[in-house]
Amino acid sequence: MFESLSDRFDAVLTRLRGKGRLSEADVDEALREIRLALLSADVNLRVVRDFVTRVREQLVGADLAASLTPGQQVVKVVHEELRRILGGETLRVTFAPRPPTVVLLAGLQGAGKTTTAGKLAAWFRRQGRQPLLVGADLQRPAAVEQLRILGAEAGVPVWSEPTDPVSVAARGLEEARRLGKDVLIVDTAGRLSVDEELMGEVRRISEVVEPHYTFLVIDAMTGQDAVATAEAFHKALELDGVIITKIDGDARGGAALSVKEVVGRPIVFASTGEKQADFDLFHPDRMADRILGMGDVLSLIEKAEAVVDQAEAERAVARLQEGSFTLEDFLEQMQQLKKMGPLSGLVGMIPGLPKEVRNAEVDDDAMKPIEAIIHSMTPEERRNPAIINGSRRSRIAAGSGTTTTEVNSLLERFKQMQSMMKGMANLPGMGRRMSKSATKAARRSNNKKKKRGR
Ligand SMILES: Nc1nc2c(ncn2[C@@H]2O[C@H](COP(=O)(O)OP(=O)(O)OP(=O)(O)O)[C@@H](O)[C@H]2O)c(=O)[nH]1
Ligand SMILES: [Mg+2]
Repeated sequence: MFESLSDRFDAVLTRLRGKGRLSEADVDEALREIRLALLSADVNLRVVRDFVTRVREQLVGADLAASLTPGQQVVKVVHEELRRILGGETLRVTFAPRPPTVVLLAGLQGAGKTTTAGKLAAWFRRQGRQPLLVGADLQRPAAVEQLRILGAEAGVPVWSEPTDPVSVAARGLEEARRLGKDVLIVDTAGRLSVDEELMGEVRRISEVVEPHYTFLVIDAMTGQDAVATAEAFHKALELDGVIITKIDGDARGGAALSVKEVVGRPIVFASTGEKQADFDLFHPDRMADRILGMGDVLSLIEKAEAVVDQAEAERAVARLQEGSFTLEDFLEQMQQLKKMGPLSGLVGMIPGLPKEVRNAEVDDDAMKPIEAIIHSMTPEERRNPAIINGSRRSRIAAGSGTTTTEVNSLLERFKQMQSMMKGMANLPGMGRRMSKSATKAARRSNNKKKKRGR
């Protein structure tokens, strides 16, 4: 189901996944491809337009989640939007205080109403309910017989009589009350297209049974026609929701992805095959997972859980305390800065630091020249800043577009930081406590890495 859409999304997102940062052109290109993917999945034009607009707004305005790469960010936003257009939350079916809870099924010919009536009956049975099926389709001679077979399979009685659909429905309701049934499921006749006669009949049935739930059964494989049908029925009947059938045969997904947005009513149940077990409540989140491919979404959750890589930060603290913290580490920390929050967070984890130091503000803009300076150093210089003499200083300043004074000041501050760390590690009692927690942190972080690598 939804294979072609899934494949196209996969192609778009695979291309983005590896990227460290997304240019505006990358975003435009991705949105263009997402738009095409949705259009070729036969999603309603307006729904596609809204979808793309909303994704763009979130990617552009965004304060992007710290723990995600830009590619993952796109996956996250697209996932959320898919979930939203699929209806957001799964609908909870509640039961009438005065039984029976009446469910009326309507729809076009061949949409799957009768099969669905049987599946629904079996579903309610699984919820511990006692349903009664009513065959109010007297159009097709075999319709009631078909329902009886399905009812028997579900272990649910079927009531009907050869009078007319409206009185069958009314009498069926009385029967349910008499038998103490708590759910009544009414199967109705379908026609080839929406017409006055069909609408008139369902409306009259609806008036006599006063359903708690009026569900329209639509065939996913008919795409946008199913959505148009749903609009027409909703005008005449006030639908509570839609039951979508045959999504096992629907590679595109257009009806499922459009109906909620266009009609304003959610998909409540979905049918994924001919057997009674192939039927369940519709879960927008799981469907979105499926469309995007589980792998992506799982890794997304994993990432989101690791919002700030605590272990990474703790490891850096450990190295600070050992005195083995180099300018390279400093640079790495800085690159992780946006991910980790301010450097003050890192400093804040060190036990025993004075408040003034702990609360030191770290300003993003102030970081840029520092980053440039470290980038202009050789690896050797980053590991051992002591070798940076006058001529190296000028070269670094020129390479980073800064001045030798700025280079000096960075080196000076780095030296102070190192000696402060060393000094703290040597305070009585402090060193041991700190290095112990540092070792623990390092171990935790290594374990985590191993787990992830698996
Ligand atoms: N593959 C698949 N087939 C389904 C599904 N739901 C229903 N069908 C098949 O679709 C056909 C029509 O189903 P019915 O339940 O008879 O449809 P209906 O809406 O009651 O049709 P009328 O009573 O003639 O209006 C049957 O062959 C069903 O087996 C589904 O989810 N997947
Ligand atoms: Mg039928």
